Amino acid sequence: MQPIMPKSWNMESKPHKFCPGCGHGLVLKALGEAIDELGIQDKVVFGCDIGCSLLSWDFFNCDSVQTHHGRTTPTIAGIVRAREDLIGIAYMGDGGGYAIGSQHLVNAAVRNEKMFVLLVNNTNYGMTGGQMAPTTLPGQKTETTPYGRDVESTGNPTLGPEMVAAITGEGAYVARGSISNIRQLKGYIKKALQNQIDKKGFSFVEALAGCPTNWRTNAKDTWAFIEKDMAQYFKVGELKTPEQKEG
Ligand SMILES: Cc1ncc(C[n+]2csc(CCOP(=O)(O)OP(=O)(O)O)c2C)c(N)n1
Ligand code: SF4
Repeated sequence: MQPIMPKSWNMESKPHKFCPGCGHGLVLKALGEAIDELGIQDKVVFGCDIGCSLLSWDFFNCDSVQTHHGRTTPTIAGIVRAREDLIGIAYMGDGGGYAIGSQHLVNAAVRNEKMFVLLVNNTNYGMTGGQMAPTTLPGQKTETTPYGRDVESTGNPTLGPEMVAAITGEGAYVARGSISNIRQLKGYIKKALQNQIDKKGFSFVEALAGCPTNWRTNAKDTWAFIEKDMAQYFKVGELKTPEQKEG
């Protein structure tokens, strides 16, 4: 029996390198299926960041590039400026997008670059062992917040899509999905890609995802954390569509 995989995936790099139960695999499956359904595999340039997202450097049968924290955004922006016929995707974690490389996300969003940023929010720095990220929930224990995140001293968790929706211009698409509703997440990713086919503006999707290795959770507790704790703070839904008029 053959497992069903998106056509745009590179079969030679499967089984993939993420930990068992990691959310990255599900987000990348939704992305692969969206690419297949839109028939854009030959036009996609896929960029991945530093962090566990880099384990996707050979994930797709598409032109791919891997860069430093958050720098995937300006790299892909440059590629699609030079080659307007291409569909640029920058794939990253919350550490890369909201902390170490946040300036790149902010400036690309302000410029309404014709590119798609897909950001995985797993509330921690996965690759380096589970340190606090900008998305770590209040009171959440991590390697660097052993008594729970104190928002008095570290601020509140970053609401990325809300920020991007506020700073992008007309034509942008912004949404937050979750691996707990993969059909909806794929729908958001498809709309974000369609916005790039139409070249209307910046596209941004945050995906709520699990990191069971650093959360030290079993399957049941991983889903409970995503569906209850995370979804309570990070509201799933569309925040901006290209049809929306400014003002
Ligand atoms: C400038 C710099 N600071 C720190 C690091 C170490 N580092 C590598 S991956 C990483 C965390 C990435 O976390 P995130 O972007 O949330 O992705 P995840 O691994 O959770 O998918 C850090 C801090 C680095 N590579 N470069
Ligand atoms: S450390 Fe976390 S984010 Fe990284 S591959 Fe493992 S489960 Fe996924």
